[in-house]
Amino acid sequence: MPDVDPAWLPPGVFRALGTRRTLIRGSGRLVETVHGEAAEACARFGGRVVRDSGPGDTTDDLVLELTGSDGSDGSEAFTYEREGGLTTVTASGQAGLLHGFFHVVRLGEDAFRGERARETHCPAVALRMVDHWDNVAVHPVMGQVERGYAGGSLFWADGRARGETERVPAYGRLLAACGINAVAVNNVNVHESEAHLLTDRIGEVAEIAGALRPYGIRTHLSVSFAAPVLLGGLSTADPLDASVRAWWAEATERVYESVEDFGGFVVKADSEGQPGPFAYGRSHADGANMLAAALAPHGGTVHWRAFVYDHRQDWRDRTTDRARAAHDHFTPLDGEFAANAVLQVKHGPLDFQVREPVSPLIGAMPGTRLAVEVQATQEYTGQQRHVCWLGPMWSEVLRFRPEGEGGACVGELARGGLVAVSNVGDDPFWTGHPLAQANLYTFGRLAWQPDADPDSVLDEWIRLTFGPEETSDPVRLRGGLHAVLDGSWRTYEKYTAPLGVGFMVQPGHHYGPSVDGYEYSPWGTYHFADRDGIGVDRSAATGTGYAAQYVKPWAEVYESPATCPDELLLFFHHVSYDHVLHSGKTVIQHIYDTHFEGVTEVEQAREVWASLADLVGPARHARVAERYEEQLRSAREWRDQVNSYFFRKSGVPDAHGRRIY
Ligand code: GCV
Repeated sequence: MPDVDPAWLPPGVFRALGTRRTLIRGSGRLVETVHGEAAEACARFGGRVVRDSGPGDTTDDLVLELTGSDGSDGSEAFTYEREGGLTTVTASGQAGLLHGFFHVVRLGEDAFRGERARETHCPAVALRMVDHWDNVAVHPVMGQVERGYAGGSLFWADGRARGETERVPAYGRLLAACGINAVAVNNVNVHESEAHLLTDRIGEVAEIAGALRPYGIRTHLSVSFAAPVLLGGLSTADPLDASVRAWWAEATERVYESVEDFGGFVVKADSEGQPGPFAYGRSHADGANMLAAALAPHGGTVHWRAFVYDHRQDWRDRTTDRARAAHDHFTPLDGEFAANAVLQVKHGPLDFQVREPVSPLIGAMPGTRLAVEVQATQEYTGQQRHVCWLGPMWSEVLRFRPEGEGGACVGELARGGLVAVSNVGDDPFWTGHPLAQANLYTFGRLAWQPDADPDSVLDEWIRLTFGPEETSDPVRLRGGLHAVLDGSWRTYEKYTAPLGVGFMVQPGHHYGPSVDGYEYSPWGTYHFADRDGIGVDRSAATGTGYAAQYVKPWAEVYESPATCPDELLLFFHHVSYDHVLHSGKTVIQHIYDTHFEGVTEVEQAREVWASLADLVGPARHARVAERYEEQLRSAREWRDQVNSYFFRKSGVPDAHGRRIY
């Protein structure tokens, strides 16, 4: 494997398996991957792998068995049991065997202890994808990776596919080990060089697909809706035009000639300047269905993003509410999307803020397959300079029930998949901030099982990444890592935009505080603070009506400040600074208190990390320590700017007389 951080697969995690005797039954590409993995572990630790070549092949320890005739049924399910001292994993599909293998790896010694009745493991969500916002050519403003905080692209450098033989397979291996099975390899903002990946540069996509395939990862591509014009020389990209449809059908067929198991297209249309069907007076269902028709004969899927809103809004216009946009645009189209068209919805109505309500679109389109998109890359949550483990936030989203108790939860409604915007680049630690690896791992495990306990997932990540072979005192290290990670999302929330109001970041790059940075901008992201109060009135009675996009009970819960949860109060309501929260504090005192607390928590976390210096490799320790310095500097800046801003607006002093500027 290349000279990059092994992340959650350091050699030590294979010790339990590598010291044992494993029998592998079955054949096929992914079975070979399992065999290769097991053989490498055994070569390192002294165990043995045998294949089902002869009747005398037996084992006392572990059987990995493909039960389907050729394992090509696509199933990712596997069974796991331990009886009479023998651990057995069976799967009818090769992918199931691969996931079963990594299940054993994750269990470590526990996989070989005691007895365990047969369990069936099956992913709750069939498609578990990471979307890379990677540009092929360096973009003058966005750089190589849009919203990327981990160096350059893993896939692209110098305007073409890296052709690196080691790092991409290593990435596929890490993804498979946490349950991810699909990758989109380029930015949804499709610039010219990326557009060509669909046609004359498909060979480069095929190279990447070839490197990911041995780990059961299918490759997807973001395409430009205007491709027939840009690449095909047609005069229109109208989705109902016969020549346009024929162009897509042919282009798609050629894609499958190069990438036989190609997953499909990801499309950002009519959004932030990207072309789309509106230009031709067509609906987004027309656009998505055209691509779905091209993909259908090959078993592909189009992921059509619902992130459609007016990004040229006049800030004086109080009638337009960006939060309403996806629901307004898409619910009238429910039932019109083809079976292989998935509507990909951001988990919140705005844009991956540290706190947003769950998008009301999720649950409002029963006749449409929805995928839910979260953001592992920390665009608004500290840009991988701050520790911000997002597991608790994602878990809250996935467990949210749009129709209240008794209704389905988001994890169940995401029939079209769970998607994370990738936080990975060509950084040796993969994610820039080494602790941000936990976000990618957690996403994969929650995508496999959305109701999993995020704290247990984090614990698993810690145990794998920092096992006994990586540190002299795993128990102390584990305690320290929980101390710095468990509450880090809430800490981040405390020192940034309060009570769900969002944004307040510096325009453009979105790092660091600027309370009014987006207040008079065209992007539709306002907080409306004045001398008396703050927040956006999204009630049906007096505001934008956004709250009424929910059904009961949430439409009622969010409608009134009396019932709206504190953490979302300013998302839904404009209230005075002396409004008393359910917590018993006034809004202004809450702002002051949380901002002081947030900084104190960062100071404490930095100290905890410093105390772990003897337990973590020096390069990793130094990288995190250096980032803590920046996090603390930035958190203080947030605290002082936010507190001063609201003190100056409101004139209300801090009840505890702390320093406000
Ligand atoms: C890829 C936000 C980000 C953009 C991103 C966009 C999207 O607006 O700031 O960089 O573009 O979301 O999700 O398409």
